[in-house]
Amino acid sequence: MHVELADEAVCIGPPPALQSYLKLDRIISSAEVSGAEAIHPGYGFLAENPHFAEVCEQCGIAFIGPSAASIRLMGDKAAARRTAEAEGVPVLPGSRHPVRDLDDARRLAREIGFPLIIKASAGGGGKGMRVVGTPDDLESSLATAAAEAAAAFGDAAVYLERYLPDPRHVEFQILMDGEGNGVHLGERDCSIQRRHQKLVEESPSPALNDAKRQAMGQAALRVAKASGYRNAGTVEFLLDPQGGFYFMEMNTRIQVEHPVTEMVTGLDLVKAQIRIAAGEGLGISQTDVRIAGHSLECRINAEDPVRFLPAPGRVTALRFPGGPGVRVDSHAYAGYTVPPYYDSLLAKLIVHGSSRAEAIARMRRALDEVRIEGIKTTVPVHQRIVRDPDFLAGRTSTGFLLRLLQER
Ligand code: MV4
Repeated sequence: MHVELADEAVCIGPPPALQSYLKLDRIISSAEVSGAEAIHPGYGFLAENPHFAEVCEQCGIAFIGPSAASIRLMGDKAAARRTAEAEGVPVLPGSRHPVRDLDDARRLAREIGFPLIIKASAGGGGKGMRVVGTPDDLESSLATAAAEAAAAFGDAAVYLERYLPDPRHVEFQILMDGEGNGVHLGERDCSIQRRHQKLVEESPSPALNDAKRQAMGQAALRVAKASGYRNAGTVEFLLDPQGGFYFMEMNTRIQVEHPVTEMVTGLDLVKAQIRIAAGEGLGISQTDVRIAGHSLECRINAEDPVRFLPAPGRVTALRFPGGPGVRVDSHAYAGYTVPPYYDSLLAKLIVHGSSRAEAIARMRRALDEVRIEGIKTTVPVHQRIVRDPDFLAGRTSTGFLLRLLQER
């Protein structure tokens, strides 16, 4: 589909990513032969690779995203935490530097208290994390977390944080021009996830009021400004049931769920990214940003909906819904074969309504109109979520989906 839609296409190699997308010289060559002035890295393979951003810079090609230095800084989760803390942005009690040894860990743990969580400095997205309930488990958990971090990231450094059980995940979209000017575009509530894979995202979050939104949005901008950020980014927070918020990490890319922000702000985020990369500035200030109505996104994955395992194969029949307030972002069509080489995301079904209730009603109707045959998808899970009483009441948290799946 992407080749059919493109004005011009260049083959970068065979399907496996290691032989194509991850071969930086092939990406650069394709820009050179086509005369491209800029590269948009998408939200996958190349989006948070500081080396790729550097190579683009050195080749005189604009990388549509932040500087290599910003990607590197925020990629170090312990350094990102220190940046937030230095700006007066709330963080959970934790260690300011990577754990030196077991004695260091024991001392830190006494200050932080239990339960605590061990996180990989080079981590993110849940890899290399261990929750520790009691002092007795600290030694073995430290060893496994460090080993996991070394294997996954080539860096064994870990740090400690007080563990917040069953939090909400609320993230703020920001845009920065690289000269210190920035806006936040409100938040996305991404609490409905399974094993760090998001299923449903929404904006605004049912958990925030205007005052909290303003406080968190300003906190997000302080973190971005302190790191000299440019282009689109997302600052992630954990929210506790009392309404306390804590900086978690910053994503230095456009994210899969950016359409819900586009729906409630009326902005085209990728257009904004390209404008910023071209040095044209933001074109808007915070007072121009208006959050209108409510938006939901269901990620439709080519997966077995019971075990959540990728289910590649041929789509034999396909129908997507339309109508007022319904948007589908997808590369799929009848006859399309889902390859086994990439992420299993098949379509994003996005709705907008004047209220949360209207958005949910539209999502129910739209999900019921989706027809995808030949492969398994996550549509049945979404059909359950949008009818769940806790979801309808806005009572979601990171433990929500597990609770839902354990029913019946
Ligand atoms: C936490 C946490 C509770 N307390 N940190 C998961 C991904 C990684 N970026 C950080 N994560 C968490 N960090 C403290 N101090 C709970 C999680 C977490 C989580 C966060 C967001 C969305 C889903 C999650 C699922 C499990 C754990």
